[in-house]
Amino acid sequence: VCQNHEIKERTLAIIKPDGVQGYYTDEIKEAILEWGFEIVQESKFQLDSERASLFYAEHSGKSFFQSLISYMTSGPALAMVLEKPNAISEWRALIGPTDASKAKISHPRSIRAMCGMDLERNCVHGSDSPQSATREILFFFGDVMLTSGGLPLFSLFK
Ligand code: RTP
Ligand code: MG
Repeated sequence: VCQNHEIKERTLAIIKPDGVQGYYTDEIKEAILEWGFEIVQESKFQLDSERASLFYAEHSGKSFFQSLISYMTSGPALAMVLEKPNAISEWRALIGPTDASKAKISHPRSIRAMCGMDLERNCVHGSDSPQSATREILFFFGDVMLTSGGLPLFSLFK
């Protein structure tokens, strides 16, 4: 019987257009592997505004929404499915706070401190809950990526 800390989990990571364009992909992947994640799947893509709006639907109506959509559609990005125990919270911890300019002070070793600029251009994305991870992995990779060896990687009741 597995103990809870040994149960693997998956999360969705994105290297956003500023990260790809700034040639940070290799450095970010090195940090991912060094932190003990497995990169289960990856895909480079360019969002159009319709798909970007769907991905960030929770922010529609906010003051920064249009700016966020033009940022996220400004060039190619890299989506990855990351796996390890507690992947969702571990990846959020590794990327650091949303505002990269603050991350440089409070979390200088975080990925957003390394590669980001400010509150918007923060170079990476990470799912914020099991529900988000499920939705976001489905969004980019389909339901084949939601299971490992026939076992579901998420519980909605976690
Ligand atoms: P993400 O979803 O991209 O992983 O980032 P997050 O959870 O840390 O931040 P969230 O609140 O979900 O916001 C999504 C993305 O919108 C941009 N943003 N701009 N100008 C602003 O006030 C503002 N606030 C957020 C950032 O690119 C943020 O990652
Ligand atoms: Mg978010």
